[in-house]
Order: sequence, then structure tokens, then C-alpha cells
Amino acid sequence: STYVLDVSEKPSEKCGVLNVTKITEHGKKVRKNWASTWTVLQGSSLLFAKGQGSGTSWFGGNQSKPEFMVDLRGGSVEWASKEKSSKKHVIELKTRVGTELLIQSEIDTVINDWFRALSETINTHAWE
Ligand code: I3S
Repeated sequence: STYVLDVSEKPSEKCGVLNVTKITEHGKKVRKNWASTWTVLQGSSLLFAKGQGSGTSWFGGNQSKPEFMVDLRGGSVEWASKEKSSKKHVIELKTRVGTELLIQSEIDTVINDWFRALSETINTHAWE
């Protein structure tokens, strides 16, 4: 049916508030700066917007602006080792261009859903 077609062809889309820090940029280690971050998965892009109003406003709203965006194509996700962070439920995201991010939520169901969504996105777009 049309409904089934629509669902299967829809780009992945997911959003929520996560704790995020960059740890590496272009292959170079950078200082951690954990921040509560409005995170949007759209197609093969992951977008981050810091700031008050996270969770209620979309980019373009006056309370949050897009700060950072990564291309998931060619990237990888894994659960971060204890050496990477003392926090629980931390995902380590590596991009093709050598940016590494840690993504965390205190809520295990939330972070498990993100892990699944990011893995699926990376697998879906692996050969682009
Ligand atoms: O990997 P690190 O250096 O132990 O990361 C911790 C630091 O970034 C720390 O801030 P300072 O720059 O003031 O030391 C943060 O408060 C901690 O949250 C970082 O470690 P966790 O284990 O929370 O990722």
C-alpha cells in the first residue's frame, strides 16, 4: 500500500536532548565539554543545537541555533569504554573525517534507541 511505501522511503528522523561532548576534531584530541544538547537525526546527518529551550524549539526558533553537524556516512558507533568516560550509557561516535563525539543519556532506554538509530543510519548509508 501507499502507507507502507511512505514509511520505508522516509528518511530517518529522531530528536531529543542528550549530553554531548566532542573529544577529537580532525584527528586531534580536544578538551571535553559536556553539554545538554538538542540532537536531531535527519537522513544521514546528525545535528546538534545547544542552549536553553533545548527540547522544545526546533532550529530556527530563537532559543536554539544549530551549532554543529556531522555526516554519519562512513562513520561508526560503539559503546564507549570506561577509559573514555566515567559516565554510564555513553556512545562513542566516530566520523569519516576524524571527529569523535561522546553521546550520553542517564536513561538507558533513550540511549539504547539512539544507539540503534545511529547504527541503522550508518549501515543504511554505508555505500554512499
Ligand atoms: O576524560 P576526562 O578528562 O576525565 O573528562 C572529564 C573532564 O572533562 C571534566 O572536566 P575538567 O575539564 O574540569 O576536568 C568533566 O567534568 C568530566 O565530566 C569529564 O569526564 P567524564 O568521565 O564525565 O566524561
